[in-house]
Amino acid sequence: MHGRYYRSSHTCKSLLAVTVTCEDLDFPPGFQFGAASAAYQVEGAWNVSDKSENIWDRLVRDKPELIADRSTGDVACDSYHLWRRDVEMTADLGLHFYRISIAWTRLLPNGFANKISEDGLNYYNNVIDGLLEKGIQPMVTLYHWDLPQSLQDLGGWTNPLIVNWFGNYARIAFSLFGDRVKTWITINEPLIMCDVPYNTGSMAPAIVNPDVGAHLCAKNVLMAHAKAWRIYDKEFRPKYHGELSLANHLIWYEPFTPEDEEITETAREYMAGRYSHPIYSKEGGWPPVIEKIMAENSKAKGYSESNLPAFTKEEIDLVRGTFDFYAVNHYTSRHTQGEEGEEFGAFRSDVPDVGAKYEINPDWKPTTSSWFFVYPEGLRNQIVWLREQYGDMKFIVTENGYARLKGLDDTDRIEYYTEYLKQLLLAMKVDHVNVSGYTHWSLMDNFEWLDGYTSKFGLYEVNFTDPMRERTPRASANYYSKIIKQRKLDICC
Ligand code: PNW
Repeated sequence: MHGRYYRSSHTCKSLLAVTVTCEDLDFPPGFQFGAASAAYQVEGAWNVSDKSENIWDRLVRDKPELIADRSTGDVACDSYHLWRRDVEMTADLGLHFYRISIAWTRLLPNGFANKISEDGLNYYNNVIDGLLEKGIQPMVTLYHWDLPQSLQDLGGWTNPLIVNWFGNYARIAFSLFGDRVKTWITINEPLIMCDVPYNTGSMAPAIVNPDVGAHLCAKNVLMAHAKAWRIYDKEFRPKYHGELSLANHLIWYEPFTPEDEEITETAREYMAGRYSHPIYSKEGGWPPVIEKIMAENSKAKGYSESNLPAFTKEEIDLVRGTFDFYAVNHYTSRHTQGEEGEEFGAFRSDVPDVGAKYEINPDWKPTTSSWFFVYPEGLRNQIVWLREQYGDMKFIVTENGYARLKGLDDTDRIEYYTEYLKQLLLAMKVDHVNVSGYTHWSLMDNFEWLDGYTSKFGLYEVNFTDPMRERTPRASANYYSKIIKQRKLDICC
C-alpha cells in the first residue's frame, strides 16, 4: 500500500541522503523565533466597552452546531484582561517576537475609520509596549478572520469596496502603532477565509456560494492586501522602515503516482498559486493555468464569463510586488491524484475546480484536527517550490504547530516541531533558501475555530474552567525555550 506513494522531484534531496551533524542543526545568527495567537482566539471580551460584533461573534451564536463543543470565543483565554501574563510567558520563553492580531471591531467599532475606540487603542498599546519593554518585537496581523459584522452586512469580502475599507483600517493601524510595530501581516490565510467559508459554509461568514463567492473574496483579498502594502510603502515606510506581507496557508501536495505530476502541479497552482502568483511572480495576475481552467469550468456550468474575476492591467500592476517577505503558514500535506475524488475533512475540497483527488498517506500521523496529518518534509518541499516559482526572497514561517489533547507532557509536540524545524534547516542549508524566522502556533491553547477547545495547540496549557484562565508551560514550552537560547535544534550536541 505504502509503496504506491511516489515522491516527486520536488521532494529535493531526501533527508536520508544528508548526514546531519551538530553544526547542521545550528540556526544562523539573526534567525528569529516567535509564537503566535490571534485576536478572536485569545482575547475574549467580545462585547466589552464599545467593541462591536464581528462575523465570528455572530457565527458562534447563529450556528453553534458548527463548533465541535458548541463553544465560543466570548471569553477564550481572556487575554483582553490577562495580557500581562501573556507578555510574561513570551519573555519566559525567550521569544524574539510575538505574533498577535488586531480585532478590527475593537479598534474601529463602526468598521469604518470614523471612530477609533479609546479602550481598543489602549489595549493594543499596552500589549505592544509590554512586549517591547521585555525586548520582544510585536508582529501584528491586521486581519485574522474577524470581519466587522457591519461590513459583512454590506457584502464583506465579496464587495470590492472592501479594498478601500480595509485600506482605511490599515492606515489607522499603521499610524497608531507603526512607530513600534516593524513587521506586519496584512491578511491571514485567504485560502481558509475565502475557500472554506464559501465552499463549505463551515467558517464565518458561512455563506455557501462556491462558484462565485469564493472567487470574489479571493480577488478582493489580494487587492485589499495590495492597497494596505501600498499605503504603508508610500506613507509610512520612509519613517518607520517596517516590513509587510500576507500570510498564506499552504498545504503541500505530492503526486500519488508519477502520472499524477501534472495534476499535482495544477493543484499547487490552485491552492498556493492563486494567492501567490498575483503578488510574488514577475508577471503578476492569476496563474495562467488556473485562469484557463476557471474559464472552461465557468463556461461548462453555463456562466457567461469566468467566475474567476479578471484583474485589469492596472490591478495586476497594483498587486504585483506588494511584499517584503513571504509569510508561510504550514501544517500538513496531501497526495494528489488525477481524478474527481472524495471530499475530505473540513474542506468540501481544498481544490474543487481542478479535478484532483486528495489522499492521506497512511504513514502520516493524524492529529486531533480532522484536516491535519504530520509530514515534516512537506514544509521543506513547499518552501523550495515557492522559491522555484517566484525566485529568491526572504521567507518567514509565520505559523507551524501541532494539535493534540490536553496534558503537560507533550513530547509528541516536541517531536513534531523538531522534525519540521529540521526540514526548515535543510531548506536553508542544503537548498539555500533564505528563511529568517519561525513562529510556533500557538503560544497557548485557544479557541480553535471549528474544533472549539477540543484541539490544543498551545506551548502553554490554559485551564478554561478557571475564571483566571491559568496558563501552565508544557514540556514543549521548556524545550522550545532551550532551542531559542542555544540557537540549535539538538540541545544535546
Ligand atoms: C490556521 N483547515 O487555521 C490559523 O491561522 C490559526 O488561526 C489556526 O488556529 C491554526 O491554523 C491551526 O488550525 C487553520 O481546516 C484552520 O485546513 C483550519 C484549517 C487550516 C488552518
